[in-house]
Amino acid sequence: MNFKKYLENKKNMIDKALDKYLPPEENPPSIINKAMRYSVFGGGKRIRPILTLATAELFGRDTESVIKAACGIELIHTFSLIHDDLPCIDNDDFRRGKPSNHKVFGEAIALLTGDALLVSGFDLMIKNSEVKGIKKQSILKMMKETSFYIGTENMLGGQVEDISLKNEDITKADLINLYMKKTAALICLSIRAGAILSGANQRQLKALTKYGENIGLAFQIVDDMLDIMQDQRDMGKPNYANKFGMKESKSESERLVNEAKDFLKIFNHKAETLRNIADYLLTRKK
Ligand code: GRG
Repeated sequence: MNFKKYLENKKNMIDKALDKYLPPEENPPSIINKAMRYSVFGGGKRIRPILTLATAELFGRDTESVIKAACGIELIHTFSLIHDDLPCIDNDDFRRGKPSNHKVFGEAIALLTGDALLVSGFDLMIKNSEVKGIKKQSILKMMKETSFYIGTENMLGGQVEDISLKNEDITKADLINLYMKKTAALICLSIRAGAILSGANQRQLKALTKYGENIGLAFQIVDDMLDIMQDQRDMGKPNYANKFGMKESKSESERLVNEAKDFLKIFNHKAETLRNIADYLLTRKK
């Protein structure tokens, strides 16, 4: 199967599963169920759950056996986007070319929708324990890591820095640190969740984490470049491409992706999909 087809297949599988796991719109509280579905089915690439599935495949696991964890992470990602767009944070009227959640449902409902997605994400990840062959101990480890990677030391902390620091004052080291937390952390979690549920050993987890950190950083630098190319840059906000230029951003993201692929050497040909995902992140257009 070619890689484009692979991405398409996995995206369809995730979309179908999310549709099954999310409550129908007519269930009470209908407005929240509607608002959750509006953002979850708003055109996301599903890169994080695809990483979870691809990592499980690397260990020879059936992707169905980790789909709940993968979808749970996508719900957490969607929560973070809704809150990120709120007037009190980034104040973005659009997300993926469509009105953002609060523009359609109002701020209070958007806030609660984010909360609902965060709780539902945790719930779905825990429910992966119902799958035959999944060890309860691995669910416990994955959930502990989920709190860590999205908490104050990582995603939440990165977001705090994102709204507090000014692009003109920030150093390269501080910007990389911010991106590691704001963006790379959830990407690392997506990969580690697939690995943990598949019984990866410490050496394998370490290599996959380094891979995740590198592609996570590259992902955010490419995102910054896309923001500039599509004229969507938020003035004054930390942005690597704005600070260091497009040429340096391109070479740095390529360097990070090459290094990411080096970390996969211990998996030989079995990591081909993860290598393809790393390359895809450099060429994506949205
Ligand atoms: C974790 C409790 C807690 C709070 C979250 C709001 C917030 C704090 C964090 C936001 C972090 C954030 C928005 C990071 C940006 C990461 C990023 C580049 C998102 C875009 O990802 P894509 O391109 O999105 O994968 P799609 O549209 O494909 O789903």
